Amino acid sequence: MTVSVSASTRYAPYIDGGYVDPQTDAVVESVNPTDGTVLYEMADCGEADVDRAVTSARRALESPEWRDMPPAERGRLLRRIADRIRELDGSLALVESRDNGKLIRELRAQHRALPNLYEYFAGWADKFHGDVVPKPAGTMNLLVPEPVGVVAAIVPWNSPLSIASNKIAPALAMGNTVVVKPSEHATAAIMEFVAALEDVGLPPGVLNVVPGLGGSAGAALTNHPGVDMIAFTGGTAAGRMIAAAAAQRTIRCQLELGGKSPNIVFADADLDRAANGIIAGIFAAAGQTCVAGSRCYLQREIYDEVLERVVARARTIRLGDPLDDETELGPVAFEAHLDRILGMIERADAEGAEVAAGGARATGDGLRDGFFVEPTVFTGVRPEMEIVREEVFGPVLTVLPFSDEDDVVAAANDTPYGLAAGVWTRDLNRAMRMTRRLNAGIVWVNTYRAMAPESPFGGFKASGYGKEGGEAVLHEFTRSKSVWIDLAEGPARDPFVIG
Ligand code: TXE
Repeated sequence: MTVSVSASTRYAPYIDGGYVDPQTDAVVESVNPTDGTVLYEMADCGEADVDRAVTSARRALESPEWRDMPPAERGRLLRRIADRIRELDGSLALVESRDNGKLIRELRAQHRALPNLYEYFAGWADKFHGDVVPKPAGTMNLLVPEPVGVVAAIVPWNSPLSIASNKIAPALAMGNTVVVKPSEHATAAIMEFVAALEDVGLPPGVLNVVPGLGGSAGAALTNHPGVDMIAFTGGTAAGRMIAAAAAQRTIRCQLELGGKSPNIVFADADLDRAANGIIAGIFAAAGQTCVAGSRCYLQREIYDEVLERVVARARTIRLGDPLDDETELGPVAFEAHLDRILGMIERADAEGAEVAAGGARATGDGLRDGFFVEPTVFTGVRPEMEIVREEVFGPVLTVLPFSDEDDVVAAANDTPYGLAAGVWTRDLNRAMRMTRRLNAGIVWVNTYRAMAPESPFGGFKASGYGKEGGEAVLHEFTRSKSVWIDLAEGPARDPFVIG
């Protein structure tokens, strides 16, 4: 099973089990970041299309076909989705790589792991149960989990299908219905994915997609009164607006936002592994991951040695076509993002940071028309500089020295964000002290970017709230109803006394 996307493709909204004619003439182009050419177009859905999608999702939510489907059958449906992803045999990885510039070899691995995610949540569909609160005989108090309702899943461009699936799989496993709003910069893989599910048996309206801009499709979905919950992954700025809109209607909101994660190397660490962990932490996916280890702290005794290794490797990273298996660093996802990154590099220069590697747009052979940034390492930075404080979301690392644990804990926690942190040491006690003291939702020790469907994932502070993955996310996508039953017999109770 393969899919193909061309410049003549124009994605329409996917509603009620199929593509429908959009209620708008507005279109958005998606550009290939490797060469700047237009890949395809999509409808820029507005209020009318979003209303149709939410209405369809609500109808499906309340339909006996979905509402009364045995949980085990929902699990079987998710397993069929997993099978379908396997049948697609990596072709969506190709679509995604052309769309956002992420390396095909990383996306192949990511998409190979996707069926496991659906199978993991398929298993939960008939195993996540309620509870019975202990009460004296004659009274029962049941805690019954229910789906939250219609979930708006608003997703970004850096790993579109994986991030959307982190929301779709648990939401469906728990009996919700979903309207996805993909990023305008990388929509194709999600559109092709839902179209490929046409015959897996999902009732119409259970999974819908409205393509378009954040300000049109995104805002219309966020503000639609028929949406019961928003699950969002993206930047902190958009996340705050979405949380404010959710607060206006007192609906549930789950936010997976940006980060400025510290990657800390102590002198006793395995320095080869640590240097690789620093490189992978910031240059994988061209730094466009929420968990990018963008602030590297090196203990003074090994500062020069590790910096030298990191800089030497940064200078030899192979830039090029993300579809080439030899390429190590592809372009960043779109032109405005390139300009934003270059602006941050310029301001770091102006503030007096020293460039140890890179520091400019890459314009070598085959790169000129694409949105490539040289792997960049800044030293001589101060904690108050923008480049140390703000998320770049690009291949830009700042390196800072530290003396001891107290010193580095204070520096590492001195950020509005709290998504992830890396610690490299052979001292187990120190590692455990650091995991307690670092104010981050995920702490990696002697590794970086380890993730799995069964492991909860999510940040603290400005990095958002709510968890994805593991049993934890099932609580996000269900609401617990407390049911009291009085089984007492005999004389009726005094109506003025609560019992
Ligand atoms: O993301 P946005 P952008 C960070 C990263 C990046 C910055 C901005 O620092 O430089 O965010 O990136 C939709 N109502 N991350 O502008 O705007 C939008 O259409 C409703 C971190 O690309 O957050 C898209 O579908 N929806 C990150 C999604 O939100 C709105 C991943 C994300 O877009 C909206 C990406 C609105 N008002 C960027 N405005 C991570 N956590 O991994 C935008 N959207």
